Amino acid sequence: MSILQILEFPDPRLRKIAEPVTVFDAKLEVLIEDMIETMYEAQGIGLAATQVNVHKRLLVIDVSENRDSPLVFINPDFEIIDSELSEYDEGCLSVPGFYETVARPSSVKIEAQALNGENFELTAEGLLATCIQHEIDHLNGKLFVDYLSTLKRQRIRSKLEKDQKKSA
Ligand code: QAP
Ligand code: CO
Repeated sequence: MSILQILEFPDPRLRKIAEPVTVFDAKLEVLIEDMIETMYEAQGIGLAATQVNVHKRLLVIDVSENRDSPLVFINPDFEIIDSELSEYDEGCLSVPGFYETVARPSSVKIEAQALNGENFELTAEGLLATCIQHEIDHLNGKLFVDYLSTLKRQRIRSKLEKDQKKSA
């Protein structure tokens, strides 16, 4: 297994629209294992393929206390079940060090495929509902900072650009 490199805002590759997964093979399995390992190593609760520069529609999430219940969503789609909004302090492995409050529909029904290609459905609320919407946004080239004011986004952008120059 390997730890993958995570792209950081404002990298333009984070803006690409991911393509559907059509081939369910051993290579996909390795990618998913690497994404799960990368998420745990980075202390994240969710990671979309876009963030590791793979522009395919898949993501991994683990919101469990013990960090031992990874969920895999391939070609995910969602429908709003409860449009009442829930607010969470969101962060992102691609926006290290920044957390801001974002409001999203509090409950969603997700339709996705598993690693074996089978369809499944899941109704989510709470942190899981927020996290899935955040990760699906990545597959559409969208980041949580897009929900903030321009001023906040620009501040985050310039701080991260500075950090990236230092470490480059
Ligand atoms: C999305 O984000 C999320 O800045 C997943 O220094 C987060 O796993 C959805 C992380 C919160 C809803 C609520 C961020 C780790 C992890 C950082 C993450 C950091 C280290 C973010
Ligand atoms: Co993110």
